[in-house]
Amino acid sequence: MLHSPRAWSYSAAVRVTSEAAASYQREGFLVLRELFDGEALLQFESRLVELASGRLPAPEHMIVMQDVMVVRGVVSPETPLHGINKILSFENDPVLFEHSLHPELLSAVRALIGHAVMTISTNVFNKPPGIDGRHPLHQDLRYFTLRPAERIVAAWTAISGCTRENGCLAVIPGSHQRGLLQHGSPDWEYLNYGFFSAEGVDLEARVHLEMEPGDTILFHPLLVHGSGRNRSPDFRRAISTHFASVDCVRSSGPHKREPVVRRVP
Ligand SMILES: O=C(O)CCC(=O)C(=O)O
Repeated sequence: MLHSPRAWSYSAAVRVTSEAAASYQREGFLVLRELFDGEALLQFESRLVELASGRLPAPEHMIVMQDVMVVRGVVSPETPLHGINKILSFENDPVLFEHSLHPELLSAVRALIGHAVMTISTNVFNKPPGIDGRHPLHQDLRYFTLRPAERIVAAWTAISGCTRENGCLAVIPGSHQRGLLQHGSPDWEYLNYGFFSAEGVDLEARVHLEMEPGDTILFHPLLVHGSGRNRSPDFRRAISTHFASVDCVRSSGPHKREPVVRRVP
């Protein structure tokens, strides 16, 4: 199902109204249109290009991740930038971290999870043309040890226009109400490192969220979502910050990597 352009969406000029908050509780997400302006998006994009092409050294904690097809030598990227799938942990990059500090974004986040917040995960998605690059349907809580889920929210902003053709986000509305699902590895030939897929998911219930540059989706960490292959000739780019209330507590269990968290002023 292709999501009709304005369903579930709100003008970013309007603060999260009670109607928008109720829609978020029911559906597990809401889209704020045109939240970031062209200047901010340009800054994010140039920084991504500098970091992903290796012209700028990655700051502490940042990971610049190559796509699995490139790592395995199945494709030879046209440029180093064409081989990068995503950048993780941009807390120490002052340009990219502006995403997490955007005043209207923070005000919307605080309306949903409370005033005192910290960032718990940050990513830039590069999705180059010419590689598989799909992201299986999953719930982000699978990756987080903080609880409760209700005090965590993701903000994902389209840097480029996101369409069905270039692999926009797909979500299953209301799926956050099902709790944490079992996750496994999909039977895909090329699956990027650390990608899992939620089991028992109804693919027919997916809606594809086409977004304009600057549009931002806020979503619950139990919302089932993913993205398709980029079949266009251009990059599909996005930037995201996951926020949690400082009142969240960490469940015990092994951590592969010490989480990077940053209190937001
Ligand atoms: O940007 C994408 O393609 C996928 C993003 C995603 O699944 C996530 O942020 O958890």
